[in-house]
Amino acid sequence: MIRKVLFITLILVIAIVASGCSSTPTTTPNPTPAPATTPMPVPQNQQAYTVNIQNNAFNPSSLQVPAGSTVKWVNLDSVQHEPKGNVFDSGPLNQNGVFEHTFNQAGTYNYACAIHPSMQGTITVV
Ligand SMILES: [Cu+2]
Repeated sequence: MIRKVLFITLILVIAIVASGCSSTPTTTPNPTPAPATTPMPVPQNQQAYTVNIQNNAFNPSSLQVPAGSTVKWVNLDSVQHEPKGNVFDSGPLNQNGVFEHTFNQAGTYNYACAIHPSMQGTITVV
């Protein structure tokens, strides 16, 4: 009778020890995600310059830009406009029409609307 109790106790001890030892440590793979790289925006000296054509006027009418800059005209009026200077001519721009010109030479560039000569503007390239 005593041997049976001892035997059961022994079995229990072995079972407890075995369960304690066999508990495998949880190893999480833990894959670190690649850090989000912020995309480089427009280069610092490559600013975008826009002249809106609105209400029969250039806005801004005077604009100063560094040499090498591209100026974009956007016609927001429902009628046609045509920014035209000595070194550029957009041709007639319909509503939402866009014209771009890159100014590489420093200087003062006066221009006007070829359709409405009273509309005038100036690009100053430095
Ligand atoms: Cu015009």
